[in-house]
Amino acid sequence: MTHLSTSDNGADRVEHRWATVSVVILVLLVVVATFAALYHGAIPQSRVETVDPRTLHLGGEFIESNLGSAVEPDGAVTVRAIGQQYSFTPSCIVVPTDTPVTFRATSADVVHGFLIDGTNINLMLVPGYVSSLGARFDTPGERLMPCHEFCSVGHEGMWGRIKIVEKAAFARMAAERRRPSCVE
Ligand SMILES: [Cu+2]
Repeated sequence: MTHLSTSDNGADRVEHRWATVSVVILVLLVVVATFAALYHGAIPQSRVETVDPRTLHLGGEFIESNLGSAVEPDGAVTVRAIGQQYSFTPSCIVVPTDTPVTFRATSADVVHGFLIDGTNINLMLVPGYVSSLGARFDTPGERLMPCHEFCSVGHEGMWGRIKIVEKAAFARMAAERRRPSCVE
């Protein structure tokens, strides 16, 4: 039977190895974060945009008539949405394929989650702040958009849908109405 203590050479070696591994991991994380920040401009929580959650419905960017998918002059699409206990407005979002899409969303009450199933789109909606994320969809289809931050008793019933349609079909919808929608 062998007894191990920190003075053992074997244990020392193992500890050194672990220390090296953790330093390597740290360096790797710093490199990845630096690359993401400089190359993708993805700097978490640096572009803080605030909005008054009490007056969302009265005016400004998140007034109801401005929610949903908006086509920008350059052809890109901006989707604006609000989370509130216990639904998303709009409850169904329609976006085109092969188009830069920017999601801009906030909460009218408590913290909610904004997640599109099967994608890496995942935001926290915090009252008082605008959450924003750029995305691009390659294939048409329909995906679920569940709230993934527990927001009280009705949380499990809080979800929306997103419908990804061909670029041409979206252009036809946008020609018909200012805010293309799939809300039934
Ligand atoms: Cu919620």
